[in-house]
Amino acid sequence: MTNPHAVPHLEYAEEVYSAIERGAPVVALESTIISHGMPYPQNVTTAREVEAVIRDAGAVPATIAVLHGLLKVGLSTDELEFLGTSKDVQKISIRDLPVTVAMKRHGATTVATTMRIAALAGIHVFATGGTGGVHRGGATSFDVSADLAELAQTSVAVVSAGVKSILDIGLTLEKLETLGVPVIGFGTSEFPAFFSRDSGFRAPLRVDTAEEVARVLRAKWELGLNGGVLVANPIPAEFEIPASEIDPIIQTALSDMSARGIAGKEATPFLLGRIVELTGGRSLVANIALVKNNARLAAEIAGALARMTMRA
Ligand code: PSU
Ligand code: MN
Repeated sequence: MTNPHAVPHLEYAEEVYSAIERGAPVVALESTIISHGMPYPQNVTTAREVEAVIRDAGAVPATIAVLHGLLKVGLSTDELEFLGTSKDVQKISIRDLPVTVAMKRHGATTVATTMRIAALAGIHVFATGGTGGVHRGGATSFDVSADLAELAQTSVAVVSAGVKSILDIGLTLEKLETLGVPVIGFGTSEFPAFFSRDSGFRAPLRVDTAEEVARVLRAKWELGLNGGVLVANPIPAEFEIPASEIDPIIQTALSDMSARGIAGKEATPFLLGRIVELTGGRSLVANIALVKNNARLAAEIAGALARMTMRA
C-alpha cells in the first residue's frame, strides 16, 4: 500500500496501514539486527518469531527496512529472508538514508533510522535488543551512536535490554540525561547491561507496569516534550550471562577490534559477531530471548497507549 499519509518514498504493508488507521496497537522493529546483528539463519528465524510474539500479545508488528529506495513499513516473509541473506543490504543510519533512497538501494535500518521511519509512519512504540550509545573511548574518538541524537528528537518509545558493555554505559547515561531522554528501568532500579540484568549503574527512573509507561509517554508528548523514551527491560533471569563471564569476552572482542583497525559503522556489527563466536553461540541464545521479551513488553505498552487514546 503506497502513501496514504502522503509521506514520500514510504510504503506500508496493508495490515500495518489498516491497524494504524483503526488506532490499533502497532510495534515497529528494526532490520540492522537482522542483516548485521545476528548470523543466518537465526537472524531470519528470530525476526519471524519476534513478529509472532507481538501478534500473540495483541499488536501488529511492523518490521522496517529500505528496499529499492522505498521506506518499507511491514515486511513479507520473503523480504525478511532477503534482509537476512543478501550482501547488498547496507547498515543505514540517519546520514545514509537520503543516498539509499535516491539511489534506490537496500538498507537495514539502525535504531535511529527505524525510529525516524516509525514516526513518519505514525507508529509510537518500537522494540529492539540493544541501542547504540557512547563507545568506550568516545570522549576522544567522538564515536557516539546517532541513536542518541534520534532519541532526543523523535517521539517514539524504544524498548531495549539496556546497552551492551561494548559501550561506555556511564557516558551513555550522561549523554541521555543531557539530551533530555527519560531512561526508565522497567520493574528495576538497576540499569540493565543487555546480557546482564545489572550494569552497576542505577536506572535514572523506574516504572513497573506497561500501563504506567504508556501514561509517561502520553504525559511527555502532551507537554510538547518531543523526543523518545528509552525503556530498559532486563533480560529474563534464566537467560542472563553474568557480568563476570561476559566482561572478559567483551574485552577480548574490543582488543581484536583495535588490532584489526575496525572503527566507525563497522564497530558495532564486528563486536556483536565476535561475541557470538567467543561465547560459542551462548550470547546469541541470550540475545534472542531478550529481543522476544522486549517485543512482548512493547506490544503491551502499545496496547495500553491505544486504549488510552481511544478513551481520550
Ligand atoms: N546493539 C546491539 N545489537 C544491535 C545494535 C546495537 O546490541 O543490533 C545495532 C542497532 O541497530 C543499533 C546499531 O541502532 O547497532 C548502532 O550502531 P552504531 O553504534 O554504529 O550507531
Ligand atoms: Mn559509531
